[in-house]
Amino acid sequence: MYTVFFSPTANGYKILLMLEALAVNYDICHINLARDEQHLPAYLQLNPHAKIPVLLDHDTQQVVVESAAVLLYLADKHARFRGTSPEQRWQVVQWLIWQVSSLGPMAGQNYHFHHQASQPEAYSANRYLNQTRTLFQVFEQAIAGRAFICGEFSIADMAIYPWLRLHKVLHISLEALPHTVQYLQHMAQRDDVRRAYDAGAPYHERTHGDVDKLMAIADRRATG
Ligand SMILES: N[C@@H](CCC(=O)N[C@@H](CS)C(=O)NCC(=O)O)C(=O)O
Repeated sequence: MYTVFFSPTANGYKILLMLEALAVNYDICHINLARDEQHLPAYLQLNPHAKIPVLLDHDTQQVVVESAAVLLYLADKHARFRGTSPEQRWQVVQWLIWQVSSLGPMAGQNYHFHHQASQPEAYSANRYLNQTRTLFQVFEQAIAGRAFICGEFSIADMAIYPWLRLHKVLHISLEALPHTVQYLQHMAQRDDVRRAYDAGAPYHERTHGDVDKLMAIADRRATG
């Protein structure tokens, strides 16, 4: 049994994609970022960096922070979605690192400077838009002729897909990226992907997170 500390963002959905693909028991503890609940002391004990997602494995009491680490933890524990051949495994690690070190940060800053910055800053907005565009082009070349980024469905797809599907808010046109369009359609049709986005949907409307649940988990951990 797992608890995922979740908010309905690209990084949050990565973990729902994995939990649904594994078809394991889990529940969600919603951390409402709009209410700054990631800075509650009980949450900082889980992740001092005040970011979602975090995974708690109730079988082992292991807490895992950082979305790629959570994906690797689950892939390792269940021996699934991490590539089958040694070559494929390294491809999975490579694309996972590409997502968390390049696509996520560049797309995140792109979003920030287009939608959240308190003052418009054309230089930053353009720089991160161009960086994001380049990364979409890199993906387009790599996905041509493949159903999944490493040949078979893996945690690399689970890390990349939630960011690609935000192309509209990232101001990325898919007109010259036909393989990416096909990939997005193909991924969206998977049952596990649908279940993950259905599981996260109610949290887009919520005005409060699951603070009582967070406190109860923190108390249980403090008292052993
Ligand atoms: N490198 C981290 C990034 C996590 C991250 O940036 N999470 C965002 C939501 S997508 C967050 O919690 N933001 C809250 C804040 O910055 O206060 C990961 O991959 O898990």
